[in-house]
Amino acid sequence: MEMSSGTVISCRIQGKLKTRGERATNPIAVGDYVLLQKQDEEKTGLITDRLERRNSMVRKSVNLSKETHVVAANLDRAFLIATVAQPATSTGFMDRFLVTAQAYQVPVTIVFNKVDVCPEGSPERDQLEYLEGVYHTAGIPTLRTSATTGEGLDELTRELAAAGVNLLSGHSGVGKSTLINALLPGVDLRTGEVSDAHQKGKHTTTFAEMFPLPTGGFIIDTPGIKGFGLVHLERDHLHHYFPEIFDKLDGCKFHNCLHRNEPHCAVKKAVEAGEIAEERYLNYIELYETFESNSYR
Ligand SMILES: Nc1nc2c(ncn2[C@@H]2O[C@H](COP(=O)(O)OP(=O)(O)OP(=O)(O)O)[C@@H](O)[C@H]2O)c(=O)[nH]1
Ligand SMILES: [Mg+2]
Ligand SMILES: [Zn+2]
Repeated sequence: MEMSSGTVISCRIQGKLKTRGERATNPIAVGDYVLLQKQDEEKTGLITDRLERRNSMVRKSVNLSKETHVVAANLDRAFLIATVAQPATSTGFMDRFLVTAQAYQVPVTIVFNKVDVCPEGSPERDQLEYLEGVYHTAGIPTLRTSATTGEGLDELTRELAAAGVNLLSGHSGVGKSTLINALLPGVDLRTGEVSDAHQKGKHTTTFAEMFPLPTGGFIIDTPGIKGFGLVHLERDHLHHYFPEIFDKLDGCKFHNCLHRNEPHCAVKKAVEAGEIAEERYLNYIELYETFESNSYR
């Protein structure tokens, strides 16, 4: 726990906080403000209360479990780190992250890292440009970076300086810790190879950690996540969290249109006209249809 004075001490969490309210696997998350009692001549502390959160990113911890995992709290911006290859990030995963961020009012920038493995003319480059098109049509800002070559790191630094508390999240192996090492000389986080056989990361980072930025503000490294299960959301409100879909609702014949099989649906017309990316629309339909059984991944 970092104190307002800047010193860091290790803390225990008072038992009553663990049982309060919802069943989160972590009652205190990175980014929380807490009250604590100092103990052992101020060498350790006991966390006695958590202040109300301004916002948070919450996901279902594992499939079909009722438990939630608070990824981080009190965020000014989330950077969703995605990669086209080694490993590949699916738009299904990205859209679940984006739906949660939209519902909890956390602005997101997508960072496509490892662009060095997407050379001009390669299928990876085509996929990168395709994904950029999908998310630009949805109004979501994107960046390209390579922690290896340094491409895009100046721009990322500027974006990080513009917000206060910045979260880095994404699958294991996409390069979150490597990016932080490249941005912050002096920080030396452990990083891990992506396995050749499965093209998956090895979950090298095991706990979330916040670092001060030289430009002011903070950056949070988090463990890679496999799935982003939705929690506390209502199925019939899902379309509110796809901003470009929600924008069209006024044009639908039925004010409660869910844009599935209803006649005179402005959303379906916009998909046909290319104003809404089909990929996003299909992910919305898939999320809707698998909502009960599968609010995970
Ligand atoms: N080619 C290439 N490799 C990269 C880049 N960024 C990171 N890597 C490599 O990707 C692997 C995984 O990087 P990490 O930083 O450990 O990934 P992470 O997202 O922190 O993974 P977890 O901690 O497991 O969630 C390492 O072998 C890095 O060297 C990049 O821009 N280009
Ligand atoms: Mg890591
Ligand atoms: Zn509609």
